[in-house]
Amino acid sequence: MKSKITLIAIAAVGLAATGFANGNQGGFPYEMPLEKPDREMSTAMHRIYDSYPAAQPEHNELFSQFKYTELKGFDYSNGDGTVSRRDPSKILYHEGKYYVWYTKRHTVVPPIGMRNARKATDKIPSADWDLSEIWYATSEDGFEWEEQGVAITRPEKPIVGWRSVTTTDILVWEGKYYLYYQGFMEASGMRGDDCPVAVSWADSPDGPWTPYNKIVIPNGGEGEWDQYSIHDPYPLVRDGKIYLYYKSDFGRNPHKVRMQGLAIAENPLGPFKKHPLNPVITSGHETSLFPFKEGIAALVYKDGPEHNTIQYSEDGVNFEIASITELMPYAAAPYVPDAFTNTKYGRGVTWGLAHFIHQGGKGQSHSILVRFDCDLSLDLDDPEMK
Ligand code: AAL
Repeated sequence: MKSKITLIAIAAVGLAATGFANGNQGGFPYEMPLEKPDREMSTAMHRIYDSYPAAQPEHNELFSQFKYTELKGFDYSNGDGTVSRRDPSKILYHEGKYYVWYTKRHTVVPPIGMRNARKATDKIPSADWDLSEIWYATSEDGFEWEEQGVAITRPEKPIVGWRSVTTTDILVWEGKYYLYYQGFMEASGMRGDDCPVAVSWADSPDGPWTPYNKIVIPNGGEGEWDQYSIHDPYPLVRDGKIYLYYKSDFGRNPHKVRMQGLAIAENPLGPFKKHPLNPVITSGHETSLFPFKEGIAALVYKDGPEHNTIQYSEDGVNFEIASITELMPYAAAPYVPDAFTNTKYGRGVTWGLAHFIHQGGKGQSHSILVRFDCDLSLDLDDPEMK
């Protein structure tokens, strides 16, 4: 029995790999080569034609599997849960070096768990990302990294982020650098994982960073889908504007569904206008997108009915499933060479950083950064993509 199930799983992944899972509505840029046959068919075969129109497999540029490599330069040896590095930003290339920003926690004890949040103190973290700061590292080759130090520290209470600053992402806009991040004002787990988004800016990726000290993307109003949290801010430049994607937890435990929204601004400090069609992606966890051809592609993993898919949208708002895949990177932070160039024809991505979550023997968890490689680019042989 077990071997049959395994075979079915392998067959399903194989089907996705051949492009059968390629969405083809709403302007998806591939042709449908196969006509729906005029005969009785199983429900599954109807679905192939009605929900996932078949595409020419060799042209499904939005299918990839993912390979992982350990990084050099980060200490992986601290398995007691007191040190954690997670939720990396997109990779930025600047004057011969790659930059990454990430959540770093170094606490005297490992997290006690979100369920025990009431016992958290200003020394005892509830979650892996509680009591954290934003650090950064640089690399010449993307494999060997040098941790440079802290970029964003926690401000004084009651300023946004006083409890923890985490899960950052970078924007380059008119010669300045902006880090957006989650600003916690209570230990995660008190009610949920509630927080809004804050921002700091600098004239150089090496800082110093000036905090804006205000909420720049607020939680939604009562009853709105993003009422409780704005997570994983992820800015791109499109149509001369800042398209900032984010995750929220639609609903409350145990009926929470992770979805992705979009907020657009013409100034990095706001105002950000949430898109009227939000949420624009109904699955996924950490938000990872990149310009691809005329549109935007998204890595949608882990949560929701459309997890483990790569999706495509011509307008950055209306997404279709382009492929189904497996072993996707957690908190993918790709190197996106045209993230901020206002491109009209995105080049895709070939590598980035991600995190692995490690559960220690006594339940203590911490995370480590790793590298992933994939084939989601139109210019795989272009040295600039590497
Ligand atoms: C993640 C992200 C956000 C959450 C927590 C830390 O990986 O989705 O950042 O708040 O987990």
